[in-house]
Amino acid sequence: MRTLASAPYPWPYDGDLRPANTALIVIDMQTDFCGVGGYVDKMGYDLSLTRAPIEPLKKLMAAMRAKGFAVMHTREGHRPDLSDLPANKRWRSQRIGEGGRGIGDAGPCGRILVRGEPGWQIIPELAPLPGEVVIDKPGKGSFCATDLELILRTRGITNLMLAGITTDVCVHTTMREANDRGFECLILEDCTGATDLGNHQAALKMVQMQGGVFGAVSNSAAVLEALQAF
Ligand code: C5J
Repeated sequence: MRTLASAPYPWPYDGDLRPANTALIVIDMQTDFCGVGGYVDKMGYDLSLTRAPIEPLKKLMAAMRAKGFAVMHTREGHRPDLSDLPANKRWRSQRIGEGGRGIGDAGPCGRILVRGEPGWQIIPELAPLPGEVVIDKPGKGSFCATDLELILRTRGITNLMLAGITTDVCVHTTMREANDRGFECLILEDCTGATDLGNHQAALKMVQMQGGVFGAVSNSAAVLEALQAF
């Protein structure tokens, strides 16, 4: 049995924690969500909240890689012709922040959440290594309109550690999608962040209801401790 300290139960539920069946998925650590001039900044939210996971994630990613665990990444973004951007998503994004600019419009970091633009890139501190899986997703969840599930099943990965931003939107949506598909999920408190602290805390609390309705909650220290066994 190999588990790590988490709430409301030691994770994973079956004690089968191994590099071959476990991946760290780092969600949307893009300039648009945590960089100056990006989408979240332009909406007027406190960037320190979405930047908080950067340092803990740097350490965790290095340790996971060193022990042979898969590290995967996602990027939220749309095609330059916006053919994969639902009209309601664009309309809502234009309602907040200065100048009525939203997804697809030009901003200080290029066109907001458009693939290939500077703001859409993963921040250099957490850049994927060559060969690591990067999933481009048009939605909040990482399974919708992507090949993530196929890749995980092909590799025999059943346990997912979830990190990145934002806790209450893309991380939570991905966790729920993964949980419904039978993956065993863990969300990492200090390696996630939201545009609102209360929402971050509530999102973590939600996971722990009903015996762990979507999985379990832990932090990077507990994972680093567990990694010593490998
Ligand atoms: C949002 C995300 N919040 N990555 N995206 O629009 O959570």
